Amino acid sequence: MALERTISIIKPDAVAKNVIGQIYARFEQAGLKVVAAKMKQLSRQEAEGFYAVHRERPFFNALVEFMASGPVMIQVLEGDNAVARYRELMGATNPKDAAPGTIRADFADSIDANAVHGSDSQENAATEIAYFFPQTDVYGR
Ligand code: RTP
Ligand code: MG
Repeated sequence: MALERTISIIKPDAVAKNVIGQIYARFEQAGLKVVAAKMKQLSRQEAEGFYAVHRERPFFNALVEFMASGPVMIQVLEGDNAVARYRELMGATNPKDAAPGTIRADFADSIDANAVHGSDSQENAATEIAYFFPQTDVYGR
């Protein structure tokens, strides 16, 4: 199994609901280790830069607006197959489709306010980690 890193963002809706700890517990139960973390209020510009791959999508403006609407909690997770493992923990993008027991099934309200972000590939994970954390602030193996 490959040791990987991925980015997790606890979105403004879940931070406002005060469920950061409950979401961290799921990382721990799944064997994913937090190797970097910070709380941050994103500017619109920072949210646009982070989601640049979605620039042409119809939901881009709503997504950026939402991500800049309140503080988020950003962490790097490390573990075997971390990218896929964390996406399993998150559940489907739309909480209505998310499997029972996933983070989105339990904490998300809508496809826009859907509690968490996770990188979708190792390549994007590396880009997203570098977007928020200098190498010296990541404490993994
Ligand atoms: P994320 O990037 O946030 O981890 O979510 P994801 O991979 O499951 O979904 P993605 O396709 O990358 O979309 C990014 C975020 O945009 C919002 N979205 N809205 N209204 C819509 O049809 C729609 N589609 C996507 C969601 O908040 C999604 O998490
Ligand atoms: Mg995505």
